Amino acid sequence: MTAPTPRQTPPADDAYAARARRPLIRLPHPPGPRTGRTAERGALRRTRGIPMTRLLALLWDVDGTLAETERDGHRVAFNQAFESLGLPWRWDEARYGELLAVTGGRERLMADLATRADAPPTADERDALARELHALKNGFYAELVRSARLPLRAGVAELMRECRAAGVRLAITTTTSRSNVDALLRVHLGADWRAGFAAVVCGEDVQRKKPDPEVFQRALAQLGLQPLQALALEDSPGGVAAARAAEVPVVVTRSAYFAEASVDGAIAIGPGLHTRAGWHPALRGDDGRVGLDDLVGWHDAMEIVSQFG
Ligand code: XBP
Ligand code: MG
Repeated sequence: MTAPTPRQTPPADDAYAARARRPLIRLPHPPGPRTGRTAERGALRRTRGIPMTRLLALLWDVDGTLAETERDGHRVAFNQAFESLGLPWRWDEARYGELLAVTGGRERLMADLATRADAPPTADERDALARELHALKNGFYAELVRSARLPLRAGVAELMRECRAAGVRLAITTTTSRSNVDALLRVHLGADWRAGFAAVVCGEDVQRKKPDPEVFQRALAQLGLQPLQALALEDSPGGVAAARAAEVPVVVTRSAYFAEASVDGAIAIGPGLHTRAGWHPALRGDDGRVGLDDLVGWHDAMEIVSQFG
């Protein structure tokens, strides 16, 4: 009998190999006895003969991921809404960055009004004002989007086309209002954009917005998929937290507001789909954009990576 081969370890200075040895994403437990991680993955893959971990759908966040809508879109439109009601309030870039900790535009308004001495005194009055401002804001936002000053982020349209050609379904999983998604995608993908998406779940469709997992759970139910058959694309820590709480693997494309934000639990983190440089895990080759093959590679590996490399 031959002695067992010792486990091979990569050289200590091989940062990529070291990352690759980190624990796998925690998988939901299949029924029956558990005999270790490998057995779990095998059992999952074999459940009812369905390839439980094959990538079948991309779940797209909107604000910050499809386009840089926050700083130059929603923030500007909120300020136009304040002005249109004769209110002296304005959100500069720094203040809006702080307010992004609150997801949902109306909720963001309520959070800000609660801090203002010159806001209406009662909660009911503040709620009514927030609703009015939010409706006005969404109108101004649609105008901004129509003026084509908010392009899709580079690489987004290309990846969508690649997915459609490969039979990987697309879905929208966002906290923003349906009207805002429609305004943005109508301009960039055409009036029949909805036909290209197997599911569209927006702010109005959930009881609890991100970081709650509800938006992802609803999308998965509509798609008839298990979490590990999907991959979420997100830009914010709240979006990542929501996807992870739904057990959906998530790839982070950094946006302007969350360029430095601490991100925990993604399977890949990088500057955007437009470049192969600067990603963790690293991509082969510096030329060209991030493609479906890259996402499939990360999804197959399902390693949790750290933003710190
Ligand atoms: C980001 C948000 C949104 C927008 C504003 O959502 O928090 O609330 O800032 O949208 P996501 P509404 O990145 O998940 O798309 O004003 O329509 O709520
Ligand atoms: Mg976002």
